[in-house]
Amino acid sequence: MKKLWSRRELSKLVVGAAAVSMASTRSWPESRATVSPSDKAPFPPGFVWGTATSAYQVEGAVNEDGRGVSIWDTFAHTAGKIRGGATGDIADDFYHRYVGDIKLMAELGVKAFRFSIAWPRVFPQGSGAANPKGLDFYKRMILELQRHGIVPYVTLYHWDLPQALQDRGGWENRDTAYRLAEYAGYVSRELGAAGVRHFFTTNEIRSFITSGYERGRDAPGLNLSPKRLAQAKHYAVLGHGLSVQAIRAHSPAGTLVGLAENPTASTPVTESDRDINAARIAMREENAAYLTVILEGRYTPRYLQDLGANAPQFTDAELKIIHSPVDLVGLNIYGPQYVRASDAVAEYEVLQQPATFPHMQSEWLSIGPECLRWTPLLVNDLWKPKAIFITENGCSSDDAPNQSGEIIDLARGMYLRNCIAQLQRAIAAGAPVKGYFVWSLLDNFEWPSGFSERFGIVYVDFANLQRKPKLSFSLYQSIIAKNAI
Ligand code: GCO
Repeated sequence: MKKLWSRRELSKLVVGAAAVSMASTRSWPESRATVSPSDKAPFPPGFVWGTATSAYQVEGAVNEDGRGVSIWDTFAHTAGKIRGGATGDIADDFYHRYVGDIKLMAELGVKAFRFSIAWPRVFPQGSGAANPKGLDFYKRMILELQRHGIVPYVTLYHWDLPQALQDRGGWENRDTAYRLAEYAGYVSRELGAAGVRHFFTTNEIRSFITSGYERGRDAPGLNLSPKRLAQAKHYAVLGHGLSVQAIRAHSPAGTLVGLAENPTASTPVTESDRDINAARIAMREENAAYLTVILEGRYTPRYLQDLGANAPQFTDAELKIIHSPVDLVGLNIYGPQYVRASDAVAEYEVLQQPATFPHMQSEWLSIGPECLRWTPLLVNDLWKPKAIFITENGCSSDDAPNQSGEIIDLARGMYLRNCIAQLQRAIAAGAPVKGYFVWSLLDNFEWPSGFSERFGIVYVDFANLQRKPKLSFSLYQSIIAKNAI
């Protein structure tokens, strides 16, 4: 209930507050201050703070400079697929506004920007003749980043498969893996010459296969049978491995290659050794078709056994390609998957979250910042990667400007602070995490949710495409400036 104060009461309150604040400045010796500059958890020197976006989510300009059609153009233009009938036709118009957006990044103080190349800009038909104008955009953009001392981290495939390749079966066709590698080799040679030294082959194989080919909620909107699905997963990881090899063959010495994957973020439900061990096993098994086969070069016996007759067809030679050594393991981490040891179930049990479990605006984005601690630790335990990057972490909230035009996104501030604090613990405990990219710089096209879920630390008014940093922008800026939380 709203309490109404009388004018007298109010003036007493105001005078009281002034008195308290005067007293505190006078009688609060600095030695007694509870918040001192040394009371912070530092990140290692040179830690890479960055932001991330992807092509279809921000660029717009879908018909410019010879760009071809991607599966996301087709899907977004299919009635009923995207909330509010939204499309990426304009999105944030980053294609034309990147100079201003890079200026914002410079103000933020980030040292790195992770973005993706739109495959259909470079090869409008997926393969065959390249369209040099498509890559020119990225060259201009990279130059602008370099002018500001911001290091480009390039993702080659963030879901926008050329429609021409989908027409030939997409990820169900083994040939798509070879077309990805061809494109990766070409881009890494061209952008290597422009100074790019960091490449991620793919973004979230797990998501684009399960959401696009199993559940049909993402492009290309399919609901494959388990057998066809397992085979498509196999061709996608093969595409990653072939691309690693192609990038190594075409890029300058010193180029670092990896992928950005979103493993189910196994998190022990208690701190007991048994549950921690169960979470470690779960990390390996639940991600058997993706990170595990990539980092170990084999499918786990349990994965193949569970699939039975639906297991993918593969050869030892393919496994070797899939297992091509990587320099970077990118982890996109949002929410936890709680795991425990259980006598009833072999090895581990994944716990269902109750409907009331707290989540951010997106229903899938449950709040468990400790996954930023456990995922890097368990990935390190299992596979000892040379370098881990948190290639995405962030959250949605229903942001809107207040009366004075500010966007006070307290929920995002809460989320980021807690996640970054947990990540700091992972690093202090020895996980080789070299960088962190907040998702996302800008509010953008959130796949089937259209523009209804805002993930940016910069607000975008989709009526006029004006940008405005949110409160979380200042929070992130202060963390970067101190290199500590
Ligand atoms: C993904 C993609 C991003 C999303 C982000 C929020 O994970 O789906 O990498 O493109 O926008 O994760 O859902």
